Amino acid sequence: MKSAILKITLMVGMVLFGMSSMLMAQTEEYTLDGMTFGMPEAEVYTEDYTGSPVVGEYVTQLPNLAPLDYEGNKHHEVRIDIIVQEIEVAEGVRYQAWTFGGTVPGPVLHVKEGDRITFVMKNRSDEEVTITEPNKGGSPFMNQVAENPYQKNSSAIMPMPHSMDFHAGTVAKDDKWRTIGPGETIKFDWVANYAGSYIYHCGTPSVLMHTAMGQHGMVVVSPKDGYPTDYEVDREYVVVQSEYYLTKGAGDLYTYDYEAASNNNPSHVVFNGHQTVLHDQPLKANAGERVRLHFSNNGPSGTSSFHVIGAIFDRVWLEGHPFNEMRGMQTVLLGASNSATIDFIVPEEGKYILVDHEFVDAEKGATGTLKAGPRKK
Ligand SMILES: [Cu+2]
Repeated sequence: MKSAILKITLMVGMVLFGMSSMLMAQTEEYTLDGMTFGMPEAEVYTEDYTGSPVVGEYVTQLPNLAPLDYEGNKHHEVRIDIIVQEIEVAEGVRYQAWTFGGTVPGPVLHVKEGDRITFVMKNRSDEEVTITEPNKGGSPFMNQVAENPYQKNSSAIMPMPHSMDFHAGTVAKDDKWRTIGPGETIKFDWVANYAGSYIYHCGTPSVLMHTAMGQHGMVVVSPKDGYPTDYEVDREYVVVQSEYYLTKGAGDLYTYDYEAASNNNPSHVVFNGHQTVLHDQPLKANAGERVRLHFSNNGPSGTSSFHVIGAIFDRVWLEGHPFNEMRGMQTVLLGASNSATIDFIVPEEGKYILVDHEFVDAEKGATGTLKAGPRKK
């Protein structure tokens, strides 16, 4: 039964994949309210590329965010290839993940409101790609994963059509977000018109399955005029909540559980892709410091009631937009693909637990630690 459903799901994916190769109508570039719309048509081609699967100066591994060290706007060239990796998501739980760049969630891209991104993505699901070897260049992400491969990656192969849907972009989905087959590369431009933090995910049917298999990540678009408390922020981290729907497979590996995903019953709900990573490697701060979290609930299906035990959120910008400011919040409720930029002051030395206050999710793993040292005067 399960494999029949899986086959149908994959067939629907292939049919839609075939449809996506039809020619698109194109709108010339124009500006409206200071924003840029009308991107050139996406290019799909094959290339002889075996280099770093993640390229870009401002692309990092969770929970890191690359500092934006430039004035004005920038044109970014970013590559995030699709690769299959066997990863650990909890102690003793490994599965073959479909990934952007090799980890679940994928790398964090940081840009500024108004920046243009030329994005390249090769579907390398049919290729063994190792991401944990030292001295791999291309992006801060590659170095950070090589230094700290907390999902204990090993390369794998599972050829499959995939696509990329950046919620931070405003484009025609049937062009830019189109599905490409194994061995194909897609290249397109988008402009980060709106400040905020946005998820990205694979949009190939079953979207539920592709996202749950690991294809999601986050783009942080910093506002061009900043947030009002920028000058007071001492620490800045990115935390992503997501669900896994896994069941024990034939061997040692776990596999996707179609029934559990359909019934909204995740096996694991986690921060930054691993059940214990934010306890094993707590976020760090000191008493009296202002900590900023860019928090995103990537789903694919659940909600998050995000809370930090012992702290009150001084400011919350819903979806990360500086005009959406709330104050004095205990908990932020985020639906699937909602995010918030959250400031809080660390009151005193000690341990602060990050938690999804929907305790069924917390008990499935959606917790983490911020470890605070003494106040530095
Ligand atoms: Cu996919």
